[in-house]
Amino acid sequence: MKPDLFQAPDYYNIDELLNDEHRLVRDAAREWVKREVSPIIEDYAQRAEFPKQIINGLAEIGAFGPYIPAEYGGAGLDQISYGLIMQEIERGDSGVRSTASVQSSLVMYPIWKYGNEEQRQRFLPKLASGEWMGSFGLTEPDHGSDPAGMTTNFKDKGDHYLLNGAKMWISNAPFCQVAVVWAKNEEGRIHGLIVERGMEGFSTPETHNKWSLRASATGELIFDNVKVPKEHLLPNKSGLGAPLGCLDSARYGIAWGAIGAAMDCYDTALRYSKERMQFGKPIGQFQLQQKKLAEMITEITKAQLLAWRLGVMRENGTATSAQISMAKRNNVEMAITIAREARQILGGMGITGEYSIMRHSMNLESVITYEGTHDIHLLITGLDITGLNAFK
Ligand code: TGC
Ligand code: FAD
Repeated sequence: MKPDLFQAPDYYNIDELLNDEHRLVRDAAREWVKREVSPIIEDYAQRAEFPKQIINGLAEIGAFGPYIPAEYGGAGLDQISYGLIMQEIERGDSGVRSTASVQSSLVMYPIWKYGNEEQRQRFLPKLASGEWMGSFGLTEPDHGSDPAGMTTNFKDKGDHYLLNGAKMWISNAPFCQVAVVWAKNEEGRIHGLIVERGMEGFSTPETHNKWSLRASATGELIFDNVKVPKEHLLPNKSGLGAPLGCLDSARYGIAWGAIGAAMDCYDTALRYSKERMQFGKPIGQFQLQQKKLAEMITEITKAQLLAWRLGVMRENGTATSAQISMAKRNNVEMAITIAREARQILGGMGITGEYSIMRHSMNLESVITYEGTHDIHLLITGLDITGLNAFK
């Protein structure tokens, strides 16, 4: 892969909206990605392997629990800093951002928000340091967009719960130490349970043959009469709203992350357009290529403003789930469109692993599907503005 020459675009001086801490956190993450991710990521993606050696570095830049309080090992940062870290990591690779998103928003967040003090003390510091990695099991083979239909269930056996069922498409599953699993009790109410590797009957087979998110490990979570200690139930929230609340945090992170992938594609295409000569001119001098580049920077700028404003609302507690859906949907579509256009600017070179664009493009096919598909987020906006529910 070519050396990482990334220069972040900032067409509307969005830096001026950030405070010193935001810029410090963002720049540290940016440097780390240049040093530790860019040189190796293409190779790991080609081999379909997650680079486990970057786990410590991810912990050090605050990517595991950016907004979890320091008393539990988190970085204690605000929502804008969290978003900027996700932007920088996804600038490197969406699969690496996935690992951080799952660990922070889908594993640490529910333990922090829905767990008791003992659970927080036991699990959060080890997850923040990366000593333990986590996964989040909501999706099932027959229940993806409609998680309310899940069949994974647990029965009260007096001194423990007995868990049965299967989860599919689970990021980090193949190497996770703990899994936050959503399952129904005997009354059909959804609860979160913390399942640990080593519990008898719990297995995590890897999903192979992916063309997307190849540097992220995806797998199943299978529960065959797993005895889960009663103290592993998250006591403070139940019902579908509990896992969906975690998704709000992860979707917000994706709204920022997608900007990173888009910036990397734009920056690569801009540089290439000034260097590549055809018909005796740099291709960037042709109006058709300028149109593509001008539209890209316009869309990136709009997405940055959307994410920044959403971050302010998240921080003061006023962002709604529907507003988060709009930003996730818009920014991921923006990024996937830019990846496709940028690839064309590079001509044949665009399909090779010499450049990051094709990898981003393939990765974004997962990002536009997970955490709620593009269609589902549109219907969430539709419901919010009309009051009419397309899901019922
Ligand atoms: P509905 O009846 O609307 O809601 C059930 C209860 O949940 C509440 N609620 C929310 N709470 C918090 N945050 C949200 N975003 C919420 N949305 C809804 C709601 O108020 C209600 O509460 P209550 O107290 O009245 O019971 O539910 P529904 O069954 O009609 O479904 C709605 C729908 C389709 C929007 C929802 O199910 C959905 O979002 N589906 C998409 C599923 C999804 O996003 N799965 C993601 C799996 S995890 C993943 O992909 C990780 S990838 C990670 C990575 O690698 O980065
Ligand atoms: P389906 O729900 O079957 O949808 C198929 C199509 O039908 C989609 O286009 C969808 O938009 C459309 N559709 C569905 N319902 C409607 C409707 N009401 N109206 C209109 N159109 C509709 N899940 C986890 O729990 N944890 C993870 O860590 C995780 N990681 C993932 C990693 C990867 C790489 C991938 C690809 C997925 C991951 N997922 C994870 C699962 C992901 O959240 C689901 O794939 C996603 O929610 C969609 O579910 P599905 O694949 O079953 O598609």
